[in-house]
Amino acid sequence: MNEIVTRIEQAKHVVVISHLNPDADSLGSASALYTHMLRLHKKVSWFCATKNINPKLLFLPWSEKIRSSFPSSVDLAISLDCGSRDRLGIDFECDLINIDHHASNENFGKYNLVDFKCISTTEVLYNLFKENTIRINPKMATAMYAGLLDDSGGFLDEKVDGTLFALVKELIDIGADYKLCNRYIMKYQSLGAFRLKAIMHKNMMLFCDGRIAVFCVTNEDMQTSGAIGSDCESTLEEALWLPTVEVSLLLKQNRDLSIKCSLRSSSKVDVNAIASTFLGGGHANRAGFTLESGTALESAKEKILKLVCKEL
Ligand SMILES: [Mn+2]
Repeated sequence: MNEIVTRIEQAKHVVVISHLNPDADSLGSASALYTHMLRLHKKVSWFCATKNINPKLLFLPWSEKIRSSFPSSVDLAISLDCGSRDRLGIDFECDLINIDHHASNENFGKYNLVDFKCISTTEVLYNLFKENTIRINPKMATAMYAGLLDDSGGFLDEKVDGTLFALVKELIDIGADYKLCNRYIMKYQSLGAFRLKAIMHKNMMLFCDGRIAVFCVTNEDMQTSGAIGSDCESTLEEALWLPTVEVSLLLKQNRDLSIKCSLRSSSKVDVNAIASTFLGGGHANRAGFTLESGTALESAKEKILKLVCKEL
């Protein structure tokens, strides 16, 4: 048996950790593992430092158990889909198992299960379960499907192949509620998200002969629309479907006036490389980083644009 599975079996109180501003993959993998811990009759907690989790993800099994205060008396933590330690949003002493699929992962755990060939962390988890003959039940299958669906961009990512569809078939055969996942992850939107979309569409700028789309979202835009941070992402990604656009860039002002920058690429431009020059990370086709408060949106935009233009 795998040493990670052995370590889990020895633990008395496990905390599963989803990253800051969690997505369907980080929550889905934590959800599946949470179900597994309950089956093992372990004491288990689910921690996420972000308080306002995107409501469209709260259909995932056990999501009502998520807490933003770190539990005391845990003897094992498991982080899911966190590329670096600061994505956890918390410091603690106990042993950490790091389960992830980001190429930029810093192997910050005592145990590290990082496979960047996997399209989602739920796929990494699926392989762990399979290799250790751990049965996947319908609740786990739904949560794992959710991660695959979201991280593959609705199965449109170029890494998607027949093997992935075979895995999807297996999860659906087990009882994954794919209709529920499709409705919430792909279609659901809040009124705030709907209104923000209109603002972003109107303010989009194109550069380098239309090959780069840029969105600047101010604090005021967020407040007038009533949207939350992750609501910016769908429009950021949609811009890649414009005929000429290869890279899409978002600069979003946070409440503390720091700037969250997100990059998406549909071409050979490796946005992870660009993000890492700003101490961020992610994947070759989707990455991000944060600029400290005090940086003006306009100067940040110019600086990043210069780097992206060079890569085209
Ligand atoms: Mn992921």
